[in-house]
Amino acid sequence: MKERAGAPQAPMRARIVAAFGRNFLADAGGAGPLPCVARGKRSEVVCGDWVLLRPGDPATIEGVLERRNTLWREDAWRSKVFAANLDLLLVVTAAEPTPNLELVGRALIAASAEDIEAVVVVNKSELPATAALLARLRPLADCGYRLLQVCARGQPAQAVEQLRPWLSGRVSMLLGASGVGKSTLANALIPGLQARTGELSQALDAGRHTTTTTRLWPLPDLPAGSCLLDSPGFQAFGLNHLSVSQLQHAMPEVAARNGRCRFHNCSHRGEPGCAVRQAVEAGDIDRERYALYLRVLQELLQACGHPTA
Ligand SMILES: Nc1nc2c(ncn2[C@@H]2O[C@H](COP(=O)(O)OP(=O)(O)OP(=O)(O)O)[C@@H](O)[C@H]2O)c(=O)[nH]1
Ligand SMILES: [Mg+2]
Ligand SMILES: [Zn+2]
Repeated sequence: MKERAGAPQAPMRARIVAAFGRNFLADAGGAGPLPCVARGKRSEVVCGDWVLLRPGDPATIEGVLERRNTLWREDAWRSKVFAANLDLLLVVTAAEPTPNLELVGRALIAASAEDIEAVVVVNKSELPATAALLARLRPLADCGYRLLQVCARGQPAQAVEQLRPWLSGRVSMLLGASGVGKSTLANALIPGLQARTGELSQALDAGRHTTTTTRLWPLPDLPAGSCLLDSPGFQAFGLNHLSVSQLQHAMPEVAARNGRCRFHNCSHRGEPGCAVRQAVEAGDIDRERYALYLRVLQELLQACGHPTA
């Protein structure tokens, strides 16, 4: 038998920076992203995951380390984790294309339920219709969310200045409907990203210059560990894995009234002595936000087979 050159290399910790099918790129602290593959038939490895990598050609993912948190997306068939281990969610919206406030509201619920801080980024602030959008977003500011206004295309340097304090030392993700300007923001924050996006797509054999998969990039000029995830725009945000109690704690204006209703297990739908309903009637809780609460609640109850009357 031939003698092997050196002992087998030990697995190393690495972070997944791009996922495409069963092919991945991982950042193992080396010069560039390392191509790797998942073991086994089903790969549940997502962008932001910390994994144990066994060196090789290609390197193989031996296991996924415990996640601090996860975000889910949903289609007609199933829910799927699409990112993990985030510190901050930048929920991006804009006056054009037609704003999807449902998505914004749901993204904020998902972040809160996973203990991920979230801010709303209103992009394309130079558009006249931004004033109307800000008026519609007012209820979010009223219940404590920060709203940042930026113009990523026209004033990228200013946008970067505004976002930098939020991004420092954290893993942040841009999320929002298609066309709101997430990639434009990512490009402003990471000079040369456009070119690197092309290289990455090639490495993954995923076609060039397409924004079809979530990607993680280190942020330059910020403390080590500051990273940004750009994600493809999508419509449906996964919340069906939440419990009713998680939902009730994930909306600040509802959470503030938990325990104040007559019944301790009040669903805030129509029970007598409901502090949430009273706040809605009094105008202290926005009706649109309450309607969102009721819609998500209904979905959760349906998903777990409860009567929904
Ligand atoms: N008017 C205006 N347009 C902008 C601004 N920022 C980005 N855009 C434009 O909005 C369009 C969509 O921008 P993208 O950055 O590709 O949007 P995205 O959110 O990454 O879209 P997906 O990748 O499809 O999810 C492009 O034509 C941008 O030039 C802005 O501040 N003002
Ligand atoms: Mg994009
Ligand atoms: Zn109640």
